[in-house]
Amino acid sequence: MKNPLGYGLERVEETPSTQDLAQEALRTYRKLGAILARMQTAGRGRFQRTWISSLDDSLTCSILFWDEINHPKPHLLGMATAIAAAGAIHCQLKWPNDLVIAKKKVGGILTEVMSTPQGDKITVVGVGINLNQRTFPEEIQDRAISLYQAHGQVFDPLSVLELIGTRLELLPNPESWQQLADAWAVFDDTPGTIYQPPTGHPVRAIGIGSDGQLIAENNNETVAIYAADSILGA
Ligand code: BT5
Repeated sequence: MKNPLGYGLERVEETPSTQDLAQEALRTYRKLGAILARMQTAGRGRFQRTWISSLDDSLTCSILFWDEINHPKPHLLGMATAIAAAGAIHCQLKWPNDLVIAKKKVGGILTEVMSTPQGDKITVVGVGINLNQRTFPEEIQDRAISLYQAHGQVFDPLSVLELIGTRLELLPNPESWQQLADAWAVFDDTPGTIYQPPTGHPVRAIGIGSDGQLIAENNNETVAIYAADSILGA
C-alpha cells in the first residue's frame, strides 16, 4: 500500500489522545496522514484502557489510512501496522496487537474506524511505542519494556514513525489475512501464549486462523477466538 504519511504529518506538543485529534481532523475536513504528539495526557488502549506515556520517551501517534477508505476489514490495517512497527523496531508480535520484546510489551496498536462528514469510513490506527523510558509506573513495570531498556539506546519518535510509514509500503492493502500471514510470521511470538477470553478459562494459543482470528487450545479442544488478551510473561 502507499505510505499514509504521504498525506502529511501534523506534530503537536500535547494532547489528550492523538486518536481524538484524528477524529477532529476528519470532522474539519483536514486530510492528514498522521498525527504525532510529544505528550499524551489521556492515551487509551482497547476497551477504554489507559495507555501510559511520557514526554519525548514514547512514540504516540495516529495513522489515517485515506487510500484504504471504507475498508471492509479495518482490523487487518491494524495488524499491517503492527507488522510495519515490528519491522521498524525489531520486536516480536503477539496476536492481535501487542509489540513485545522478551515477553514484555514494548508497544500497542489501537484500530478505530472514524467517519468523515460525508459518511466515509477512515481507519485510524493509533500506535504507542515505549522508546526511551528508564522506568515505568508501578502498575505496568512488570509487563512493560522500552527500547532503551532493551538496547541501551535513545530513539527519536519521528524517525520511528517515518520508518513505520516506509515499512507499510512493503505490505499489500490487506483484503484477507492470508496476504499478511507470511509477513506476520516473521515476527510472530503468539504460539504458546496464554490468553484470557472475555468469558471462560484461559486458553493456550496455537496460531492464527485464516481470517486473522486466534486459534487456541482449551482442554484438548481447538477453539477460534476473536477477542482476548494475552497474559504477558506467560
Ligand atoms: C493497546 O491497548 O495496546 C493499544 C495502545 C495504543 C496507544 C496509542 S498511543 C497513540 C494513540 N492514541 C491513543 O490514545 N492511543 C493510541 P491494550 O491492548 O488495551 O493495552 C492496554 C494495556 O497495556 C493497559 O491496560 C496496561 O495494562 C498496559 N499498558 C499501558 N501503558 C503501557 C505502556 N506504556 N507499555 C506497556 N504496557 C502498557
